Amino acid sequence: MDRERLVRHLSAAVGAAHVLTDPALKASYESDFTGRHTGRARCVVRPADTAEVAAVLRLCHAAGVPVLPQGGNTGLVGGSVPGPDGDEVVLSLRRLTGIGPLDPDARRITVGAGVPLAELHRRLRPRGWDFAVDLAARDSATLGGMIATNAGGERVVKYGTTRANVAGLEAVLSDGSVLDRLAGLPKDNTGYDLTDLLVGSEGTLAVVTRARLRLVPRPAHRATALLALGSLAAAVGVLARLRLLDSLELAEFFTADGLALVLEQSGLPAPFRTAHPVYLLVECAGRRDPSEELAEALDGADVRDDVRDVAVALDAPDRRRLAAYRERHTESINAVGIPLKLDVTVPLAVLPDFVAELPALLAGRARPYLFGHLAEGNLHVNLLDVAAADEEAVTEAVLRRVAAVGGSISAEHGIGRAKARHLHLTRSAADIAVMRSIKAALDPDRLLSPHTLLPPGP
Ligand code: 2HG
Ligand code: ZN
Repeated sequence: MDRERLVRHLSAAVGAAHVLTDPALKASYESDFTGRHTGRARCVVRPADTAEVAAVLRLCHAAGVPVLPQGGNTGLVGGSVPGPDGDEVVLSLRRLTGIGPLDPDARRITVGAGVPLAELHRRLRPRGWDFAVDLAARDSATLGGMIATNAGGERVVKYGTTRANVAGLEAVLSDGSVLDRLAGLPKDNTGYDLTDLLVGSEGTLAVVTRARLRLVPRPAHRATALLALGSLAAAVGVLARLRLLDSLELAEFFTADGLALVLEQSGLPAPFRTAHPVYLLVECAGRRDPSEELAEALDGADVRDDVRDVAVALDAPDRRRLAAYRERHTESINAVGIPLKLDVTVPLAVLPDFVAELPALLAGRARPYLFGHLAEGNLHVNLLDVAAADEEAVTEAVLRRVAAVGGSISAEHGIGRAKARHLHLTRSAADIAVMRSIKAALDPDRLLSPHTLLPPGP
């Protein structure tokens, strides 16, 4: 089917206003927000509901045209933007914004794939409930995209990744057939778990249209502390103590360089009188005020763990002020360059050594900013000033080292296009063969996200 005919059919399915072919209108769907990953879409289609998503996929399937599902386009590995050849139809799920009803007895809510995370939080929190996953891109990231990438974020230490918080899904296969596993029953042992299979499949197996989410009661009290520490090993030591608290929800770290950049770019006042090598942001929450147990856990930490200063916040504006030092890293780094982002997991026991060895590994080829989710050993290696000619070698050097110490080349951002050729470093040949079989079974014509995760290959 030629391009014009497909556009006419898509327009009939979703309305002409929701099929974008004008380069100026398509542009924001064709590159990620860092500007590192860009491509060209045949057109952008914006269906309103599951039936329209199914119609779009049926038409593209009949025409043999590849489709790239896209949520809030906050992904950082090129999985949410099309390839360079202008072949793919970008299928934006952002109009699937239905929420509810809230089911407090089952502790569940059903949402459309296009609901932004912050919008869901706004709906739930005043009613005493919460969706436990939270991340810095909350205003733009959509639930569908978070499910497709199994987003992690800041509260994994207590609540797990998105996977642990999704009970059921509705999704559309590349031929337009609808998988309905939305009931998300707490007990349902009837064969393969298709919901779990689709979470984290990065748009390569099906297009998520709706989700049944697990909810948690919203804790009434929170206490946040920003700790200034002498070293990363000290931060790991403090964390080990804090993990004994059931109330621990968040443990994020960053370094002196990162904080200096955030202060310079944001104009925020410095949290402490002097700079320190490492900072650890922790938050405890519960039905009772956790500030006392947090203080007790930190008692004596100055001597024992090289904690050099502490700022504590109890009310929401103060807590947000402390969180900003960590959450504003991404935008501050972006403001001064296009970073090479390597989101990795390194086992906690070797994390301080891994970080200490990084300068030798980089050999002056990059200016590193390191921050991340400490409890999972999730390190966001952001590299600025990498010459184009060095990018591949620097990426290989870091990811090979991650593999050598038993980590993962992607902690939470996924594989996307950026890391597809490195997948073999931390997934075995047998793993990849099984993944390819699953891809072939669900999307035999390779029409969904064809350049993501498992590009054509042996
Ligand atoms: C975060 O933790 C996100 O803020 C983005 O995963 C990390 O910008 C990054 O590298
Ligand atoms: Zn992160």
